[in-house]
Amino acid sequence: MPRVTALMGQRSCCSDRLMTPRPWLRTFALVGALHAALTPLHAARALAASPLIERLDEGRQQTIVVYGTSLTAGGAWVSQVASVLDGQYPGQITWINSGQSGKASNTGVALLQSAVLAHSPDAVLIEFAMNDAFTAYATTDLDYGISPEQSQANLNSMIDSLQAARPETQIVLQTMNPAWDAPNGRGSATKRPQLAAYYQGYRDVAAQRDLTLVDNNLVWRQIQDNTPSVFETYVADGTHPNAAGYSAVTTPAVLWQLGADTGLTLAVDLKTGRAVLQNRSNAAVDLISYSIRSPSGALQTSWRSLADRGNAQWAEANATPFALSELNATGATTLAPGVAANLDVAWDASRALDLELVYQAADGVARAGAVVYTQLADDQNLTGDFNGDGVVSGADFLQWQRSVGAAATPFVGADDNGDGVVDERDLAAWFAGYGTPLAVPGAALATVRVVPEPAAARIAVVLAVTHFFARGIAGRVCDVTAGILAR
Ligand SMILES: [Ca+2]
Ligand SMILES: [Ca+2]
Ligand SMILES: [Ca+2]
Repeated sequence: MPRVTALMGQRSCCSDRLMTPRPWLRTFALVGALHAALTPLHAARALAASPLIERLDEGRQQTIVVYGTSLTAGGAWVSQVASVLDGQYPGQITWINSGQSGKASNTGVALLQSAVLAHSPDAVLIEFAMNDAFTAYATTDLDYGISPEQSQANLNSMIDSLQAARPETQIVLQTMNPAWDAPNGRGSATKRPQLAAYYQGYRDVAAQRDLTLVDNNLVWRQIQDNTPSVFETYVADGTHPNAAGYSAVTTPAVLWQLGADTGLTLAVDLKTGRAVLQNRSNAAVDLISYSIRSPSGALQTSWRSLADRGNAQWAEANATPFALSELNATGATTLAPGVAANLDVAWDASRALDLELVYQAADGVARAGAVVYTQLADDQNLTGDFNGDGVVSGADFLQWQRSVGAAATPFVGADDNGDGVVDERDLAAWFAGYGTPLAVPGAALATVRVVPEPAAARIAVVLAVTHFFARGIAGRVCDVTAGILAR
């Protein structure tokens, strides 16, 4: 939460200004001024589809060229991704596999016209880093001696040519798996001593040119670190993942980054183990249960369930490291398209990447959901970030205040717990997300919870929060208010 940290750093500069007589009144005025100054905000939680998916949704024909090494030419991820997208858009996609086994990006540049541009692609997926890093080409080979710098230059050259010829083409860059010296792998890792640097080049180019990046390498490396035997089974020859490996890593990652329909999807952060349950389809999901499973027992039973946050319809089953389950006992909770429920830390990021998602929609049929390991942005789906701007601040309290007592789309705006109404239970999420001062307003929250009537509750909460601000914690909203406050 870098931005929150930055705001905390400013706390001492302006908290003095709030330590004036009658801080309640002053804070009331402050809240009112903010209320008037802010335009209505909406949670920006739905992820946009990529241009490719948008065009497919419009019913247009699309040609997809996959370009790279043997990891593309013989990679099962290509047929796996094609199977999903062809199922959703039958007859709309022409697939061209222009993978070049044993070749690197000098060849990629040389063959770009015939292997890629000649097909008039609408989307191109590129990976050459694995062989750019290969140091054992014959000196006479076109691909001999490609440095990390040359690898980036070649990648940029291919992108330049693609963008010049077809500005609408979506370009997707991929990092792939690490190599290792498998028993019969002919020293794949030893012959690629700088492979990580070549993958970093792909990340850098994607960032510089604002291109979609599928960073498979992060996932592969974590599998290699956490469960070496699993990695070595997936990549048995030291270089080429098998179909099971691609199914676990690359296929979900490509679909996720494209913004394809993967139905109800559990996105898990590789670093923190935070999990987000998101409806990645174009239809609402009426959820009546979900179960996250880990055959190896890598789950965190302290995950933040819907029941934990005061959604009275939901009840946890007995949580274990092997299964986290919840059931809506009295109805369904609707997840609109794109809407996500933040489950906080549900997985031990040092353990196996073996999570499975099973859920029931309103028809009661158990379905498998998708699981993707990724880097969730630190500011994405934060607890208490009701307006979706990536910071938990006083503005979120105001968002809550504006909508308290009102019906809400579950998990959108200030409805943290997805029960379809904004009330004091959701405010608790704001306090939780706001950080350290939970001990201070504890009594205030308790006061709020015993007030049954909505209007009274609203007033009591405002008073409680105002008091909370006045205790000197309001420093973190000072930057918001600085332009409004008269001295
Ligand atoms: Ca719990
Ligand atoms: Ca916010
Ligand atoms: Ca709620």
